[in-house]
Amino acid sequence: MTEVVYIGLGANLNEPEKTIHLAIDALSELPDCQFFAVSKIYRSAPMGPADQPDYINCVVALETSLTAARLFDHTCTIEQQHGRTRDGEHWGPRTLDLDILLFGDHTISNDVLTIPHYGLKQREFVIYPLLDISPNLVLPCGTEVVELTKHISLNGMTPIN
Ligand code: PH2
Ligand code: MG
Ligand code: MG
Repeated sequence: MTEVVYIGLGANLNEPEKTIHLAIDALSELPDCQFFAVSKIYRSAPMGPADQPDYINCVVALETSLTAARLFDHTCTIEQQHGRTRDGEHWGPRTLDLDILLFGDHTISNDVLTIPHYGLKQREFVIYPLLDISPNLVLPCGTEVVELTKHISLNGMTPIN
């Protein structure tokens, strides 16, 4: 039994572009995961406090036989390997953020995980990269991701590659 998983990557401290490339490499080497796509890589304006650098964002897709909880452990480890701390302000700057956006068609809600990711439908830096990979993607609730672009503008976000 495998699931298709989408992971959002974001970074805006130190050398964010380099970090994003290293994180893509790390995700591509995870055990029990078949990496199959990466979106364009974007520069986006910060959502949240404005006095922080622009973000580098992208989305990765993989197929996995891991549980969501095990995959989450791996993503936390990769974040920590890139100096992630969890003492910063809400929506404040970070060296690396890996968010499990979608885990197959599953809806998961517990102390550590909320999937689909709670901000997915509002964030240009999630929606547009998802569509790079899967233009026909449909959320577990039945919403077509392409429909969301009617309400969410690019907000100045531009591909850097
Ligand atoms: N992540 C945040 C807060 N704000 N802004 C952009 N542009 N991209 C992000 O990935 C991002 C953010 C918290 O996870
Ligand atoms: Mg995040
Ligand atoms: Mg996160």
